[in-house]
Amino acid sequence: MDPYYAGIIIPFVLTLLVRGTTKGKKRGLAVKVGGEPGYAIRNSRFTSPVETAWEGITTLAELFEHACRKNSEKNLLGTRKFIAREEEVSNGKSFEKLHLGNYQWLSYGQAFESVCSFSSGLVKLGHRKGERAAIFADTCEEWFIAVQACFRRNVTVVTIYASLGEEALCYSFNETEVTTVICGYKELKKLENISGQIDSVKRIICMDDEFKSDTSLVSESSWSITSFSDVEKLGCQNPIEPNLPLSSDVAVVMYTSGSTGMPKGVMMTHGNILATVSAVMAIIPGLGYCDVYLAYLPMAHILELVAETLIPAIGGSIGYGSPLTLTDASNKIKRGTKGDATELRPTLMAAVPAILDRVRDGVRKKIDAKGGLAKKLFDLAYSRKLSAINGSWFGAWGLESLFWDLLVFRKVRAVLGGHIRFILSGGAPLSSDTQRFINICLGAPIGQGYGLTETCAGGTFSEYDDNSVGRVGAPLPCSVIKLVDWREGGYLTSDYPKPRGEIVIGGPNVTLGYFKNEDKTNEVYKVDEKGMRWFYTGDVGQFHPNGCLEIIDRKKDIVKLQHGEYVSLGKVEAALVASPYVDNIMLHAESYYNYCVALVVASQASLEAWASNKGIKYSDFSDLCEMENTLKEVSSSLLKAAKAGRLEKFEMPAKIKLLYEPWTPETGLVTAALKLKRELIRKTYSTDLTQLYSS
Ligand SMILES: *[C@@H]1O[C@H](CO)[C@@H](O)[C@H](O)[C@H]1NC(C)=O
Ligand SMILES: *[C@@H]1O[C@H](CO)[C@@H](O)[C@H](O)[C@H]1NC(C)=O
Ligand SMILES: *[C@@H]1O[C@H](CO)[C@@H](O)[C@H](O)[C@H]1NC(C)=O
Ligand SMILES: *[C@@H]1O[C@H](CO)[C@@H](O)[C@H](O)[C@H]1NC(C)=O
Ligand SMILES: CC(=O)N[C@H]1CO[C@H](CO)[C@@H](O)[C@@H]1O
Repeated sequence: MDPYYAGIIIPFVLTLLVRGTTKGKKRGLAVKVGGEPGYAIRNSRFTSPVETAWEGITTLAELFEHACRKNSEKNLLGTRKFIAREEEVSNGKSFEKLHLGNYQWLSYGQAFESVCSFSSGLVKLGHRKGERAAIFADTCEEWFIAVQACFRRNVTVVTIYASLGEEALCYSFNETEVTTVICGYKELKKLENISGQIDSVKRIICMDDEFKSDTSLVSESSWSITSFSDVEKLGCQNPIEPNLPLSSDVAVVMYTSGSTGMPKGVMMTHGNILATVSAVMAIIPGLGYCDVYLAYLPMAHILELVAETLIPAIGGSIGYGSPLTLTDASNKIKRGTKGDATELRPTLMAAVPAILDRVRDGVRKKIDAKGGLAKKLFDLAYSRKLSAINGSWFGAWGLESLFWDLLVFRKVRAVLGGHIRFILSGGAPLSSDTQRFINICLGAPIGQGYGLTETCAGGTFSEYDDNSVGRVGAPLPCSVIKLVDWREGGYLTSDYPKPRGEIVIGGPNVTLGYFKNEDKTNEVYKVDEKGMRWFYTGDVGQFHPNGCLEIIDRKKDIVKLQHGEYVSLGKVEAALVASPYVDNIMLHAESYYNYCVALVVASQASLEAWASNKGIKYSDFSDLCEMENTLKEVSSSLLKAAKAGRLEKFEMPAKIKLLYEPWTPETGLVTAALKLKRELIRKTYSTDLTQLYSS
């Protein structure tokens, strides 16, 4: 079948199937859990929290072995053949471009052999019982093999985001007393830099053979460095029986950034991860043998770990890629050669909102560049489909819709290979604009999850036909969710019509806590009288009548002032942003003072309009923002907005600083969904904030 048509027809048939199964269940996605204190709900399609979808299987090691025995001939892991690396010069700068070939596959049987060999090799190399190993590398085939090998030997794997920096790296390796580090050449160079500070590390296993030609590295290092393939060979010649873990043993210690200070290691058991994997499997329809998954998110991200555990369990295939080589137009792809998605033609993808935004912008740019008839046609098709989709995603399946798909959107679908039928999005909220765009252009539903590393990504999952904004869906089958009164913030479960409160997640998915950090663990994990573990998320939410959860505030964003009044930063900002002069605003409060201050990003258009109206002369916009008169005008406008928003006097910023540079995702000060990154903004403007308080 022509891939273009397959890409349309397969989702079409699946949609009909899904429509059949969810019909009549649109109301009441969740049911109340009786007897729980507060207001607790769980998914209405399942009677008790799902722990495992596979009978008799309780650990990830068993799950993988089971899958390999069942599908031994089938392709499991695919990596693109490396052809050449080239330098391309444009605008005087040189860029590295890759020329990559087709996918080379390892079958389930071969992958299992590699895993067994590597796990034996690890022991032969001297890794002892009870010691932990870290994997520190980009997502790739070796990552997968290494992590499965560790699971087979009951070795706890430590993971950390590569972007967290050297200090965090030292801290996490030191805290977990890692003895073996499995990494790539690039990461090895980083480790070399901090070798004096990570005393516990004894051996390194390097995935790329490149290090062997780096003589200074090999001769001067205090570690023994072995290549990945040598460890496999060693294990192949000296096979050892596996040492399988129990469901309650810790599989992964995953380090995530703390909002303040050093990263925190979240301990996840095999049972935790299995529960989430089982739940995701129950919620995505029609998963199976034919599915091909494009893996490119960092494995240190819980979403990716869950996805890569799920795919073997359903008999699918995993093809590896990277964010910079994803499509034909990606930065690192040599012009005229294929990107990962076009080569692999995946059916499933996981994505973070920033990547989907990039796909959307790429498509828009291409169409704008074409201009003329092509652009008109696209706009027409888009608006027709948008009105068809209004209300329900399924509205998109009329004959007319199919016509637009064939005429216009199949070309857009080809960007991701043309076969995508489901996209899993997580990590941050997706903007509704992007969600619609992807729905329409790719014809694929996007499932959005709300979950945290601490709950092993368990939480809620939006129904694919829910295109409302801000809602995160009903609880995953592995989770129970309740709201807890939070009096200081003014959110109560008795609020009418929608109960509100801090979101608390319970179920088999809730992790054990933070590694070697009992204080912090006891602060946010609590066990109730029935022995159920609950995680206090710090997010504030409300329940819709059908059981959907909506996130409305963040507890951390509430500050107690000197005299004991509580200021909800988000609430005040939402009221003040109504002023026409405000492009963006961040309220800042400290407990040592009895007033707040604010950083205000001025709206250039409206301030300049005001200035020309008043006949004020200025050289440029930054100059205008510095003027006394401007400050006065903006302040009085804020005061008006505060009155309209019925803010208390103490909630109104006593002093403001006008900024002329906009906050965009590119500056890093706001997220892709345009949420403020408070810590970073505070750091960036720390001198301004100090001045505001001292003047
Ligand atoms: C797995 O390792 C942990 C920590 O080293 C240990 O406490 C546990 O007993 C081990 N499990 C088995 C089944 O040996
Ligand atoms: C090693 O550390 C130095 C300074 O501490 C830094 O400039 C350099 O970029 C680091 N190298 C790597 C590979 O991280
Ligand atoms: C690593 O941990 C040891 C104690 O376990 C401590 O003495 C040392 O200062 C730590 N080093 C770093 C870099 O944190
Ligand atoms: C979608 O429907 C709502 C009412 O149901 C209407 O207000 C809105 O304008 C519609 N949007 C589009 C794009 O048709
Ligand atoms: C480790 C953990 O929290 N286990 C709990 C998982 O959830 C069940 C109830 O569904 C509890 O009984 C376990 O204690």
